This record gives sequence, structure tokens and C-alpha cells, in this order.
Amino acid sequence: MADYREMWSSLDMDLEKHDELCAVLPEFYGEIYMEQENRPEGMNYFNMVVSEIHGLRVKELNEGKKENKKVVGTFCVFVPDEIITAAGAVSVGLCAGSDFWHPDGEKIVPKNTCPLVKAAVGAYFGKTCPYFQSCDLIVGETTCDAKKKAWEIFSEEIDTHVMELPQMKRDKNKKHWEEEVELFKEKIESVTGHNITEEELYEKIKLHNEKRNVLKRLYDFRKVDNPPISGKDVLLITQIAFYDDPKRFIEMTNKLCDELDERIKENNGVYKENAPRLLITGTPMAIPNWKMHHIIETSNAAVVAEETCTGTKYFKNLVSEEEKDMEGMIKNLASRYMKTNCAVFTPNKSRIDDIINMYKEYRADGVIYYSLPFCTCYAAEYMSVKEALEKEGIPVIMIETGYGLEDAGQIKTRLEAFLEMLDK
Ligand code: BJ8
Repeated sequence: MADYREMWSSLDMDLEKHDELCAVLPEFYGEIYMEQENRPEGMNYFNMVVSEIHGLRVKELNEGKKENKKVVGTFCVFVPDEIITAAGAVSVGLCAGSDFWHPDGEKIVPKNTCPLVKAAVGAYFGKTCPYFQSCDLIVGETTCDAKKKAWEIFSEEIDTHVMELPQMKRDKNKKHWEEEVELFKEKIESVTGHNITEEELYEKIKLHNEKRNVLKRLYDFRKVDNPPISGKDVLLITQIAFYDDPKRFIEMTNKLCDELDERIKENNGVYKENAPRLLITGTPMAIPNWKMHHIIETSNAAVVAEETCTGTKYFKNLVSEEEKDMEGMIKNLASRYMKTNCAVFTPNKSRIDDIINMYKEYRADGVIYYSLPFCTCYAAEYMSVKEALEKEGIPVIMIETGYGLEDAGQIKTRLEAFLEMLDK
């Protein structure tokens, strides 16, 4: 990575502590990603993005800020990027996937807080994440309790807007969500000083749909017998989708997909023949949380899909492009986002349908129910998911694990026992 110390220092970062993070990431990434065999050439772009993770994109954001392009940080796939980008601002996903940030997080939130929230709090208050330091506004949502309390903490330091996400999906809740989307638009307009026109919003609805379509194209390659790309690589691409420039992301991912098309014709897959195919469902995996995928794919199995927010929940369902008037577009946005089946909802039966459908669609042999520790909603939902999957004869195992690697050996042992049991 080039030298960005001047930029980081202008962002009021703790340079010394940040150096510690920069020192470990290349080796960590090298071990997990660069040692994979037969990777597609198109992954070079994404390697470059990771190698420049706190550099190039942050530089772009800060150059934009000089032209009054605001930076808006988000934490959940319920926040409509279309509105942020229509106002000329940039949206960046801020979820944090490393335990590097936990010591700083634990100074502020209880130790037994979900790793994702604890890391985000630590990254901000420890001043070791240039994305947080670049934000003009952060957007929270009333999803789980840990997040709700985090917004109160963030709001003491930075402009924080919280979208009130209903916890049920009745008509009155849907109506309420529509109002929240409208309020969010007003907030973004006030932060950017730009009133969004119908043309601008329509253009961004199309852009983000295009991004969803390219991700769908990428995921579809995983349905074939021996997928031409690893689950680990697809996870990385999805994680990068949260903060890369959308147009460039679409272009580079399409380019990779063209290569994958060729690989399919040549029957060029990345796994050993008959590798067991696993579907992952559960809590999101924020960058650089590659732990579960790495354990699975170094145990001769393949991750063929993720029913998570760093998986299909991020791109499933398009926003309807039928309406072009403001009221119609707000309705369509609200309706598309409300289709996301997060475990914070009650009841959440549709998530079970999603898992079963994906199991069939991606031709999986088993399901890994992944949950971060202290995530009550996802952990509790395991019981009903397990019961429904067992009725269908679908093998499932729950793995609850945080970011640290101390339990990696134990997980591998449990996983191997599960793989042996699969009908392969
Ligand atoms: S739509 S999954 S991104 S809320 S893992 S912080 S729920 S205690 S992340 Fe999520 Fe939106 Fe739902 Fe997706 Fe809380 Fe659980 Fe932690 Fe979580």
C-alpha cells in the first residue's frame, strides 16, 4: 500500500495503533486468500482493493469531500443506498469484522456484546478506521438491542440518524416503514444540502438494481457441479460491494463473470471432485471476517451460497422500476427493503422458506447455521429453522463463533464430523 499517513493524520486517526492493524492484514489475507489454487484472474481487482483497503478508496472519499460530496456510513441492509447516492453522497458499509477493535470497544460497551457491534464501536472510538473518520453522518436502525444502544453512544460524537425499523410486517408496519424512508430522504437532503429530484432517484434505483443483478449473476455460477469460483472469493466480493464505487464494482464484477462463463465452458472448477456443498445461513460476516469460509474450504468442502446480509439478502429482490414519480419510488423502495427476512422480525417464517429454497436452488448437501455470540435473535431462531429443515430431511449444524481464531480447531473437528454424515 502507498503511504497515506498524511491523509490518515488529517482524519485524526491514531496512527500508531492503526499501524498495528496494517501490519497484520497482508499476512492474514495472504494466508487465507492467496494460497487458494486456480483462482480466476478477475480476482486481481479485488486483491488490489483489499491491499489498498484503508488507502485508495478513503482517498477517493476525501477528494469527493473537498467538492462537498458527503460520506454516509451504514450498518444494515435495510438502509436504502439509492437515496444516499441520489443526493450525490457516498454510502459506505461500516460493519467491522475483526477482533482487533474489541479492546477499544470493550472500554465502552459490555464485553458480552455482539462482536460486530463491539468492533464497530472500537473502530470508531479507537480512531483506527478511516471510513468511520471520513463520515459526515452515520445511519442506524432499530434492529437488535445491541445496535440500538450503540446509536445512542455514537450520537454523542457524530451526527447519527436512526431509522425506526418495525419488528413485524403487518400493513400498518409497512406504512410506517414508508414514512421512515421518506424521513430518511429528508435527513439526507438536509445533510447534503441537495433536494433529490425524481430523475436522480430513478437513475440510482436503476444503478443499484444493476449492482444487485451482477451479484446475482456471480452467485448463479455457484449452482453448477463444480463452481468456477470459491465461496471465500464470493464472500470477499460481496463485502467489497458495501463500500466500493457502485459503477466500478459493477464493471469489475461483470468482467470477472465473463471469465467465469469461460471457465464453465471448460469445466474448470476450483474444488476437488464431489466436494460436499454447504449453504451458510445466519449473521452477517463483515470484512475481514472470513473465518467460517476458510475453515470449511480448507476441509475439502465448498460454500455454495450464503443466506446472510453479506450474501443473498444484500441483493435479493429488485426495486420496482415501474414508477417514476417521487411518491411511487419511495413506496417501491420501502416495499423492496421490507422484504428482507432478518431475525429481528417476528414472526420470520419467510426466512425458513428462503433457506429451504436456497438449499435446493444451490444444490447444497447441508446447512451451516452460523451465529455470532450474543446475537439473541439469530441464535433463538435456530430452533425453528432446525425443526423445519429436519422435516425436509436437510442436515443442519449450528456453529456459534466470534472473530478470534482460538476455537478454529474445535470448529474444524465438529465440521468434519458433520461432513462425514452428509449423503455424498
Ligand atoms: S438485516 S442481520 S444487517 S440487523 S449479529 S448486530 S442482529 S446482535 S447484524 Fe443485521 Fe440488518 Fe438484520 Fe442484516 Fe445485532 Fe445479531 Fe449482532 Fe447483528
